[in-house]
Amino acid sequence: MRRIAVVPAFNEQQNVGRVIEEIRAFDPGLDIVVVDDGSVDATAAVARQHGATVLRLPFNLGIGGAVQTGFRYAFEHEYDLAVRVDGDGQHDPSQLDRVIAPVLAGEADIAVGSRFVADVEGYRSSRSRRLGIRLLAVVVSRIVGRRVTDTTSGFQALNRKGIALFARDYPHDYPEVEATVMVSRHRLRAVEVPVSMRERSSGRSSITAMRSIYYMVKVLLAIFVGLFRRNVVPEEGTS
Ligand SMILES: Nc1nc2c(ncn2[C@@H]2O[C@H](COP(=O)(O)OP(=O)(O)O)[C@@H](O)[C@H]2O)c(=O)[nH]1
Ligand SMILES: [Mg+2]
Repeated sequence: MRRIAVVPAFNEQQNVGRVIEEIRAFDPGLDIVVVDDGSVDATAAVARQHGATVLRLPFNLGIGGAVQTGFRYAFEHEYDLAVRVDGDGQHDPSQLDRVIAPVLAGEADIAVGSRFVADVEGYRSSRSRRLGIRLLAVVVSRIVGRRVTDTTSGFQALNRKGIALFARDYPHDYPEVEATVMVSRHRLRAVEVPVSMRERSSGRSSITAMRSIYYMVKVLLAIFVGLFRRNVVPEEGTS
């Protein structure tokens, strides 16, 4: 089975090397592609030194664009299983087995690591953001008809079907929330599994308190508008 880790990274020269080593320690057979999202630091060079394949975007596309690029690579290179691990070190690769398990067992097309599904220790995000995550969780759970607790988690594993979907279409800005709705509308089977996350060891998230409010309104709007989309499933051969 061909398997790959997709690592989006924007100015993560301090973190990306360790992330790569940790992924390798988890599973040496996992190929690693780092998507350098137009970084202005040495992210690409560091990733290459650590033996990862590096895709360098010519300019900054944002998380959604970086992630979609990685899945596109995984699709085109015919991988059967892909995991996403963020380049900032917040996702702990030693917990990848939990995220991969439901997909390997054929129980889900996509499994997402959640900080809130069980009472796990570890980093649970800032207060304002937690509030946003909760509110979005209520809305998203209603729409998709199953309980979703961690609407902004990017720690996930996908089978070929999931890879194909994310390669074709992936939302922007605060993409994980909309992606959850998208997955459901395409009738892919999704589950959450409990994980703990770590705090960023350096650099900072793009999402500050003010921005999380802004994003929340924007994402809610995007979700509601998305509900009226007729052509949910992109046709074969269109892009
Ligand atoms: N902030 C930010 N992160 C990006 C971008 N492109 C790719 N990334 C990577 O996407 C991952 C998630 O970003 P982050 O800001 O940590 O989001 P958060 O963990 O949800 O707060 C990190 O590994 C980033 O390096 C971008 O344009 N902005
Ligand atoms: Mg992060």
